[in-house]
Amino acid sequence: MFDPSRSKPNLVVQSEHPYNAETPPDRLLASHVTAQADFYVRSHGDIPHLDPATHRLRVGGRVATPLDLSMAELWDRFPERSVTAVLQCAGNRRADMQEVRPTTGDPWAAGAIGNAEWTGVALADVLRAAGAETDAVLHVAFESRDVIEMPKEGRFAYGVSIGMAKAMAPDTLLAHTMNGEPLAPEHGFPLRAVVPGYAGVRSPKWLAAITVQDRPSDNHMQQRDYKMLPPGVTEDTVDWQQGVTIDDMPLTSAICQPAEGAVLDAGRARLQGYAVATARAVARVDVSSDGGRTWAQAELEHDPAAPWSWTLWRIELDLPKGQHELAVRAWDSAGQTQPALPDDVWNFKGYLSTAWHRIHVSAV
Ligand SMILES: Nc1nc2c(c(=O)[nH]1)N[C@H]1C(S)=C(S)[C@@H](COP(=O)(O)O)O[C@H]1N2
Ligand SMILES: [Mo]
Repeated sequence: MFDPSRSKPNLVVQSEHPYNAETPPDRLLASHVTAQADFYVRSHGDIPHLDPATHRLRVGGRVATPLDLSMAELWDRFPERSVTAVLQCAGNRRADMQEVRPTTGDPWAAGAIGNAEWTGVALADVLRAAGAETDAVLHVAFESRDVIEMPKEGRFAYGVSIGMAKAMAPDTLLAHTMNGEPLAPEHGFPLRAVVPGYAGVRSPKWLAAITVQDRPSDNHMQQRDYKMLPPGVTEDTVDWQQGVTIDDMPLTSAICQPAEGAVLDAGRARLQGYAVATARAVARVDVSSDGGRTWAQAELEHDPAAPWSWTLWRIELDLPKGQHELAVRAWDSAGQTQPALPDDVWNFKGYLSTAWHRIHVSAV
C-alpha cells in the first residue's frame, strides 16, 4: 500500500483522501529535475495498485487496427523516447488567488509543479501502429483505472482528451519511467501519458484505454472541470459549455527562496526560483525588492536541449534593514509577461494563478 509519510516525507499535504501534496520550495530548488520522492501528487480518486504483468492498454475508435497491448508488448514494440518536461497543476499557486476572494479547490502554494525526465514511447508511434486517422479535427481520449467519487456525479473512472495535433507531437509520451526510476504507484505506475506544456490534468496516470474520436472526452474531468472561466461566473451560475479547456499552461514564475515571512540578515540576500514558458522560451526574469516599483534581471539556468524543462533563476539583491515585498515576473520570447495582481486573473475555480509571485521578508 502507498504510505505517503514513508514515500513522500518532504511534501506538504493538502488532503489525505484523495492524496494531494506539494513540494516545499527548497526541494524545488534542490536539483534541475525534481526527485520522484519530492514530486507533487494530485489525485482525484484512489491510488490504484496495478499489476504490470496483467495491466493492458487498449487503443480503439477511429483506427484501422485496434490494439490490446500488454506492458511488455508496448515497451518492446516501439522505440524508447525520453523527454524532460515540467508537469504543473492548473491549480498551482491557487492560494494567492484565494486572498482576493475564496475559490473552490485546495490552497496550493507554488509547489504543485515539478520537472522530470520521462521515458517511455511516443504516443504518435502507437497511434500510427493502430492505423489511427490523424485529421487535426480529431481528439484522442484517455481512460484511466482510478475511480473518482463525487456527490453529484457518483463513481466514475478518470478520463480526459487532447487534440490530435498534440497527440501526434513527438514529445507526447506514454511513460513508464521518471528520472530513471519506474513510476511510483502515486505517479501512475505502470503507465501514464505525459503531455509536455499542457496542464497536468491532461497527463492521465494509470492509463488503460485510448480512443480516437471526433469530439473531446465526455468524462466529467474534460467537460465540467479544468476550464477557464470569467470572473463573474460562480459555482451556481457556471455554464461549462462556455468555459475554455485548459491545455497549454501560461507563463509563470515563483520565488522559492527566501520563504514567505523569512527574517534575513540585512545586506546581500540570494533569491532563487523557477520560471516556465511551456511552448515558448523564458526570455528574461525580473526580480523586485520593492513590490514591483523597480526591477533587476536574474541569472537564468536553462538546458537548451530540453525545451519543455523549466528555467531556474537566481539573483543577489541588497536588502537594507526593514520590511520588503519581493516580487518576480518572467517574460517569454514573444515579449509577454505575467499579470501584476491575482485580482486580474481571479476565477472561482482558482485556475492559472500566474500573477507576480510576491514574498514578504524582513531584514534585521
Ligand atoms: N488517472 C488520473 N490521472 C491524473 C490525475 C488523476 O487524478 N487521475 N490527476 C491529474 C492532475 S490534475 C495532475 S496536476 C497530474 C498530477 O500528476 P502527479 O500526481 O504525478 O504529480 O496528474 C493528472 N493525471
Ligand atoms: Mo492538476
